[in-house]
Amino acid sequence: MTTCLIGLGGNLGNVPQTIVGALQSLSQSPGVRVDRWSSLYQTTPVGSAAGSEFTNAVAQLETTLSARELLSCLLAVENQFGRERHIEWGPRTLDLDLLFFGDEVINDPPVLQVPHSGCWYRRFVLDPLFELLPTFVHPEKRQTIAELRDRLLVRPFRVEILDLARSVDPVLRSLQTQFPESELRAIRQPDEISHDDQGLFVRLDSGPLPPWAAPLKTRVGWLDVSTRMGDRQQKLINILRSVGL
Ligand code: PH2
Ligand code: MG
Ligand code: MG
Repeated sequence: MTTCLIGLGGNLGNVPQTIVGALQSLSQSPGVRVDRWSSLYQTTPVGSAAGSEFTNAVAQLETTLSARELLSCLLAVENQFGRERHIEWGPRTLDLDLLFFGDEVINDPPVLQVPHSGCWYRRFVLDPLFELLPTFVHPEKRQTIAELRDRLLVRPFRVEILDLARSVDPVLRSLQTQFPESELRAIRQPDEISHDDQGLFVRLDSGPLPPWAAPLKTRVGWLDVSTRMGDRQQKLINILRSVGL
């Protein structure tokens, strides 16, 4: 048996009813037992095409299935509740994400990545997780849910952006006024890196990482969105909204 955590969310139709139905449906799936679930949270949509406010929750499952089998089970339940995939990160009736599969680390993108890549800095995941299992340890970040969430509550919230192309300044100026509780900084050389591990270090642009920046990868707050869709401004907005700013 493996203990798993899944995220549930949606912003189309009667989402609370959908979430309850999805949990029922999961508990009737062979090899899956639904043990506990969080309350429902109303959350700000993250993503330019995400649509209206979301309802989010998390649930704890016990399963005899493999991670891949559980994933197909989650997809089947999404389909059962009318999930349609037209736009990436678009509005949806039901999204079921595999957040943790025991303490396993599985890197098989784009099919399966566990722990879920965004679960450690998204308040719409961490807030319900904190309610359910505050002491659960993230196997890669090696911090508890409570610690991961706490680090996002600091204000001003520092975000350091690797800007090797030296072109992010205009974006940061406009976002700084839009997100007054953040402290946005561009990092271009080693002596600009802060020595503590507060806030987030964001890598926006792909290309070779200079040797002096490589140690940043081991920080809890290292976030590489260089391969993710969207323009740089939108990627940063998504991150700041995820954090709850
Ligand atoms: N899921 C997304 C995109 N944006 N925003 C909120 N608040 N909650 C979500 O679950 C969510 C989102 C893509 O899966
Ligand atoms: Mg999702
Ligand atoms: Mg999903």
